[in-house]
This record gives sequence, C-alpha cells and structure tokens, in this order.
Amino acid sequence: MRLALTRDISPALARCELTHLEREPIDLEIARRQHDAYEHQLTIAGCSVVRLAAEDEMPDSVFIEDTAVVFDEVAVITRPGAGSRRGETAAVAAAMAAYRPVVHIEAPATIDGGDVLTVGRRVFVGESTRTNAAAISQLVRHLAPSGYTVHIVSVRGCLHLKSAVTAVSDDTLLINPEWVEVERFLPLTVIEVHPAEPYGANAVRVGAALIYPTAFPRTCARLEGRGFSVAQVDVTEIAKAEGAVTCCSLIFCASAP
Ligand code: CIR
Repeated sequence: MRLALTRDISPALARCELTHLEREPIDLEIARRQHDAYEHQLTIAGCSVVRLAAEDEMPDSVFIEDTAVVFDEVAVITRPGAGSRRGETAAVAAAMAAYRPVVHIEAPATIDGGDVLTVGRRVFVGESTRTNAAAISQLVRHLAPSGYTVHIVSVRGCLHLKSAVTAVSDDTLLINPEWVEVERFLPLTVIEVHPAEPYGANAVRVGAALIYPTAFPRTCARLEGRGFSVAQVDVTEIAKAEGAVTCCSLIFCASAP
C-alpha cells in the first residue's frame, strides 16, 4: 500500500513563516478546499491518505514534508530550521512509529524535509537557511548502514532544495537552473522549468503520475511534451504561505498498521 501522510491546515496559517514572499491575505476556506482537492489527487494516484489534525498554534503544520524524511528502512524526524515549527514533529514522529523505525535529528542541528531529495540510493541535501552541516552529518550517520550516499547541494534564491528541483521519474529531474547547479545532478536527465515560471520545479511524483500546480502551464506543457501524465491542482492559496505541492505530504510504501 502507498500511504500519503498529510496534515490539516492550521487556523493560524496567516501567521506562517515567510522568507522570499511578501505576506498576503490567505483565504482559509479556499486553502482548505485546495488541500482537499490535492488529497483527492493523491487518492486517484493510488495513495491511501492519512490526515493528521492541525494544531492551532502551529501555523505551518500543513507543510508536513518538512518534519520527516522517510526511507524504506527508517524515518528520520527532522529538527526544523524555523523555531516556530519545531513543535510540529512530535505528532508526525508518533504517527510514523506505526510504519518505520524512527530516528531523530538532534540539536543544534536543523534540517527541513523540503531540503532532501532522494533519487534511488542518492540523497541530495540542500544547504539552505533551514538546513545546516551538523544535520547533514547526522543524516549521513543514519543512512550509511542502508547504503545511501549523501550529496550536498548549495541552494540560492529559494527556500528549499525541492523549491528548485524534484524528481519526476527514476532518472529525470524537473529543475530551475537559477537556484541550483544542474551539474550536481549529472548524469540524471533534466527538464528545465520555463524561465517565466521560477517556482515551477516542484512536482509530486506518485509512481508514474505527477501532481503539479495549475500556476505553471508552460512548464506543465514541457512535462507533457516529454510524455509525463500530469494531474493539475490549484494551490494558489497554499502558495501564499510559501508552500508548494511536495510539502503537503509524506508519501511512502507501508503495510497497513
Ligand atoms: C515555511 O516557511 O516553513 C512555510 N511557510 C513553508 C514551508 C514549505 N515547505 C516546503 O516547501 N517543503
């Protein structure tokens, strides 16, 4: 069974962390409808969706991707880079314990799941404002026994590594070359975002299906032109909180708890 762990939108979403965006009013009702539609697409793509409850005092809790990095062998619970987000991990660790051995990134290390991109046994980690070298060392220690290699990537101009690059198949990346160096990912194949759509590098992959924002039609056309099947979702309200599509779920294979 493929499981997608998601988390409800907090009533406090308007007080979310923002790094590269100006604060704009967010319509909670629309954001919730968009989140429901996103979960529906995950279901269509074959995931069983398990939604955790939101917390009133955790504005960013919908962005569950940042709280854990899930491998077949282990779930690594992060220590988010933003202090306001550290309380989000406890409920996720408790939920993950039903599916995986759980290990924790310990202080003073910080890492957001949005900075970790796994392609086969290669784990790319963005060194960003949220993720530091101490966390990367701890991740290396947790993953070495399972044969993963960790590759550090500098991220500039965006929040997370996965704002700049995501995997759309086992050997193809969708990438914004302005924010990360394409050479770091060779020999993988790359599809570049349309230059007018810098935020368009974030796609959710579920098997052969992609879930992708309606906001980037020209990049979407590039994906479809390369034979990808794309389900589009409108996540414009969630994007005002500096979230994209990968950040709203943790997708992994699991047997029923
Ligand atoms: C934050 O700044 O932490 C949230 N407002 C957005 C997090 C988005 N996470 C992600 O893309 N992985």
